[in-house]
Amino acid sequence: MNDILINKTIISFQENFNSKPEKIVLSPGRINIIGEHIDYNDGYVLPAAIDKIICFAFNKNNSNTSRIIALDLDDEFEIDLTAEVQHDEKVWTNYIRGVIQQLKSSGFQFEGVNCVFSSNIPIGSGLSSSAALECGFLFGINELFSLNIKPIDIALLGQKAEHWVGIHCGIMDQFSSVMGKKNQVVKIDCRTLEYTYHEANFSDYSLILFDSNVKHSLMTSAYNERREQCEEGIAIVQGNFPEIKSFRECTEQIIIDLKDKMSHNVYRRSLFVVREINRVIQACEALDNGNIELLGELMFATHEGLSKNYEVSCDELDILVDLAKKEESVIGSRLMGGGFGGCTINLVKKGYEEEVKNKFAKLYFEAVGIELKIYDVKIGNGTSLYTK
Ligand code: GAF
Repeated sequence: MNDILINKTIISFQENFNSKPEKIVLSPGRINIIGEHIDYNDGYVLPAAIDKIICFAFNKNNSNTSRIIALDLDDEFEIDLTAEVQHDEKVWTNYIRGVIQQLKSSGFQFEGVNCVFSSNIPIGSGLSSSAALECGFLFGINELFSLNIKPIDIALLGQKAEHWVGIHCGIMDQFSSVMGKKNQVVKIDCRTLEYTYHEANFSDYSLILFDSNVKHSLMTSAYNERREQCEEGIAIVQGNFPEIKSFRECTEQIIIDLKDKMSHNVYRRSLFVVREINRVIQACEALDNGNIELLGELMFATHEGLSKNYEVSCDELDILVDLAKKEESVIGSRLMGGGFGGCTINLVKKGYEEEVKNKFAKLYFEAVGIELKIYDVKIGNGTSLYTK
């Protein structure tokens, strides 16, 4: 599947720029097994890069202007690298503008490039197509101009680019896109950026994503608001327990004891975060021990928390998780990513995949009148150079 995408990107590059690309970069989307809205709360997350990618073809053009073509959007833009980087109404261009802005403000020296990119990561489905765009473009510039930026720093610059665009995201998406490893999930300590790889052995179960096919527009503002509420929550904790640095050192009881000092929303957000950090630790152990049933239970509990206390779900996602709860061959399900639409991630008993897919597509359509999209994902490598 990716071969077709890569060929198409190379051909378009040759047609548009009359030369062969010097570098081809493959940059993946990600899934997250568990640990949602935890990265910016200094906790642990358990994501993985996937086999859905953005393919970039690049060369230097010996000028101070970069020309970037988004093949799938049939759109392109040029940017003068000597001018101050500005936001644009074409949202997709801002991820690249953000990267250029970050590279410039960090003092890196680079010149204009020609670039064509094409993707098979669904956009707005919670699979981090934006992180793949930022990190893949950064990776290409790093290679072309030998900037010697380390992979983790590519992830950090990508995160800052996303902040420049307007979402005050954590590090999970960029980190897993850059650092992912085939057949491994990565447990990231988002406070120290230490990480460990864990075999993605889901034994008798397959990972299937059900895409609600809805994107509720309040995502950006609500995301930033959740982050602010958590900052308020931890500040209240620290005001009472100065030795506590972040939610991971907090017990549920501490949050409950501080309930009267918090607004109702700040209390519920804080409670979710403390519980979710503990679930990630348990989930990672369960995966290592092959206790996939426990992992599934923890995923359902995460969804409950995301829906009721963190309030980042929506009717469509709740319906998909409710369907999963009623289905014996689905042992875990939850919304994945920022929320307000996008996908649920599901653990489905092997041998039952097709039956479950057909049933969910039918029941989801009957319930909400929207076509369900379904993705089988494999766990793949992080951002890399493509060499034939
Ligand atoms: C989005 C953000 F970009 C991530 O940093 C993370 O917070 C996620 O939502 C929720 O877990 O994908």
